[in-house]
Amino acid sequence: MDIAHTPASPEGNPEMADAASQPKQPQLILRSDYKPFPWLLPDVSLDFKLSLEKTRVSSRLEVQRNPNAVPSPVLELNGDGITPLEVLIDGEVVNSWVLEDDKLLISLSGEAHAVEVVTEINPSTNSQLMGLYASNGMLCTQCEAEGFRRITFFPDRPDVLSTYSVRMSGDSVQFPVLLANGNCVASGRHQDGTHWAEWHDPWPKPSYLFALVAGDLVARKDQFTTMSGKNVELAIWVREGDLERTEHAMESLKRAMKWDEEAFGREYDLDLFNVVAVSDFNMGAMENKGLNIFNTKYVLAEPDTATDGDYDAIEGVIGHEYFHNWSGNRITCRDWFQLSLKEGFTVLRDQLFSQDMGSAPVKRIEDVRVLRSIQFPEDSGPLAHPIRPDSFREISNFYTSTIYNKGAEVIRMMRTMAGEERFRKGTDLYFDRHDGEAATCEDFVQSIEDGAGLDLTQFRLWYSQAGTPKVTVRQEQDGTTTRLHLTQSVPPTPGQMDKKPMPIPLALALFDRQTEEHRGEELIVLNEAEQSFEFSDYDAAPIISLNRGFSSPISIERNVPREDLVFLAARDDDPFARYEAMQDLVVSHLVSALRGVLSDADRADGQEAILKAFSAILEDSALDDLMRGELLILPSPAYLSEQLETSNPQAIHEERERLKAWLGTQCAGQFEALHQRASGGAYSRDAAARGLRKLKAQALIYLAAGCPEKAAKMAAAQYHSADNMTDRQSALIALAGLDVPEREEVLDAFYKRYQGDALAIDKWFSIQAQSLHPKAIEHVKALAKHPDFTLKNPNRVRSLYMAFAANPHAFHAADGEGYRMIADCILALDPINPQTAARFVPPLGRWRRIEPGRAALMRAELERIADAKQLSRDTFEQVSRSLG
Ligand code: 0A1
Ligand code: ZN
Repeated sequence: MDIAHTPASPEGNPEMADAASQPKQPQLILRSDYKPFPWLLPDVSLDFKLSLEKTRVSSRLEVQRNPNAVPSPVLELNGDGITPLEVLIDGEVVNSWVLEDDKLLISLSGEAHAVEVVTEINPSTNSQLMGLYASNGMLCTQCEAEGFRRITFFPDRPDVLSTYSVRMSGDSVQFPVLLANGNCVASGRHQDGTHWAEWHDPWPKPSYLFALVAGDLVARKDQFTTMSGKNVELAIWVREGDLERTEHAMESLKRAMKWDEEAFGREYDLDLFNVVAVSDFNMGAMENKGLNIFNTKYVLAEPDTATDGDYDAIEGVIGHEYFHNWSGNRITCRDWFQLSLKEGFTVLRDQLFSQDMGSAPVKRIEDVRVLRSIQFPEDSGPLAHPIRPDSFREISNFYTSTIYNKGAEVIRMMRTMAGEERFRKGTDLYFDRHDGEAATCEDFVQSIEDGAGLDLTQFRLWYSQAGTPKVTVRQEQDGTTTRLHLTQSVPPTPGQMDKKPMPIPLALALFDRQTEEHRGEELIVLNEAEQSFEFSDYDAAPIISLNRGFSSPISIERNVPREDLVFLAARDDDPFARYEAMQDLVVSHLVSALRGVLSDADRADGQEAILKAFSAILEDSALDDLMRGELLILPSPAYLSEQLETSNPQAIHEERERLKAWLGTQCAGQFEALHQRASGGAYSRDAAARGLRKLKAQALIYLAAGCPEKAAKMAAAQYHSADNMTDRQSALIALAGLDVPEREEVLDAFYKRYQGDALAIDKWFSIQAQSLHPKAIEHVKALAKHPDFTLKNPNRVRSLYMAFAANPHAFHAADGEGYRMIADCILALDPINPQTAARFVPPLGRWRRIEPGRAALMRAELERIADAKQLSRDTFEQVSRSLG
């Protein structure tokens, strides 16, 4: 190919520099189009002259023809908003390049060349927070998925693996700490007050794992000795005042390193492991090789500022990023369609880690709750996609609960079918077979199949079919034989109208009515559209506990008599099944009420059954308090709305609140006693103390609904006497929803106490935005004008608007005001941070499942967004799929 030189000014083409001016119909990228890159880039050297406003990047790429690809005379490098200042081939400045649609095309004649490109970027104006950007005076990077191309021209795809040598220099006062991947191999000072450092990462990696940090940071340092006796230096880097808040993250990191050796045989492979906390970050954290970059939210904790939930989340995310070192970094993804290869597997690994570190049943219940309230709605809406998608326009939109959480469930099912030991053989084989490669989901399944000795032929459908399978159950008693007649169907999803039956592993136990015991848990696999299973020697129809431990990510339709659910809620020995029975009891009651098929007598019966189960839970002395607290949580509004073809979210909210208030009144004495029992002990992070804090929170939730005045007094007292954030937050949540004088007083006290502490103030915003208060919309409007509010910080935007979009009674206000506010937020945020803006589209995209009046209003807002000029690729894709 003959390429003419197109002159490009160093300032760049404004069309390109601005993501807001992406074309209206961005290209659809297909999984089936995958082709290996024609060139190999074994070694990459990068030189950064750092400054907040103008950073000069010189790259040197050693390129060779890829013998396993279709040859090309052109080296095609991705760029985004950058222009080449200079291009050199084998040391000579050349003109044989062209800039075409953000791509730098360089003609190469030989088999191997050294290609050098110089670019200049402005980190301080990078509000997208992708590539190299400034945060609080420091410089940091975010390259996954396609941020590296905003730093320099590169084949920015996960299957091009290179070793990186990085040199950086900058002002030694502004940037006393200079970090990159791997090990620091040299450093020094220049006479002009600047200093420099050189880093080398010996492990070949894709560009999305590149990282660099320069700033005024301090570290908590520690060490870890690996299973083969190697010493690893650990450091968690934060701003000076935050050092005391890093202990929990460091302890979690050491536990994660040990756990991965024991549970998966994985040892760390560098001499150094750095974690850096930044306050401006689009996601939770990032697994860059040897240099993880974290949202401060998932690093910083002390009892005064972090809740028990925050502590758990930090442990989970620290584990998650660390585990990526093997599931993601040593073995990475061939292309972004394989994202679940690293994410689904790593989520499963972090879930199992957290299960082992704390209460396994409680963790399992929490994970299922997330799946049901976020992933199930995704799977039944316009954005549904398989865990291995077939196409996308903007990969950032595919960091979804489906890829992460359903991806983890799919691998968990393989583990359930294989059993722990055989599953481990499968993962050992996977790590062995594909170490150092960019692999596919198919490679993973094949390894599990070979290593664990499973036939996963039909199981592979879980990777290609979207939608939550629905299983119906009919139980029949024929003499002493019990038959379970099961059917399965996978609902149609966009682009996939007809589905095939998939293997659904169901753990079950049959309780004998007489003895109230079962004969052991069994695993059956439903793999046909209709199938019957027989169980013999039951004199009377047993009570069946099904999908124990949530062995499959499905929804189940069956008619279980209320008394049987009450029995299971009180007696099932599988804690998850016990929780499930409680949920089923409440769901069936609320759904009947919402369908309008509940007579007064039925309502009274339903409430009494729930009350009976509730009292059993409140009084069961064998239950630990963490689990007791868990069992008291009512099904989420999102999960409830999943049970209805279309729904009125405000009606769901009201019906749920009505039940809460009824339970609050009926059990007022018990809740008060519980709150009393749980109060007064000294703060500790052990399970017993956390259980008590959880109970206090639940007691306040129910009392606030049933006896608001009493609850307000209790909550205010709890707030003022609290010595930790968990108790302060639960008190504030209860008060924020009430129209009582204590509300303002405690909100003000919280603000004054934490002013200037970004993470705590995020809580202050989100508690108000998610409150049950009838004027929540007005509060959110006022908060958007608060001096502490900014669209530039993703944590702050989410704390106000994500919380608001998850507040059913306010977001779904009948006049459409809530929808308008979210649409306005998307339009204002899109030019600043398109990735974060696009994440606000799904709440509006649910319109097909909402009653017609509100649905029309939601659709109108989506259309208003779609009509906006210069929409980003991110938001465009989400809006057009949602309107679809
Ligand atoms: N791989 C990270 C998630 C992540 C993805 C994209 C990002 O860019 C803004 C940041 C982080 C993880 O799974 O933790
Ligand atoms: Zn991840």
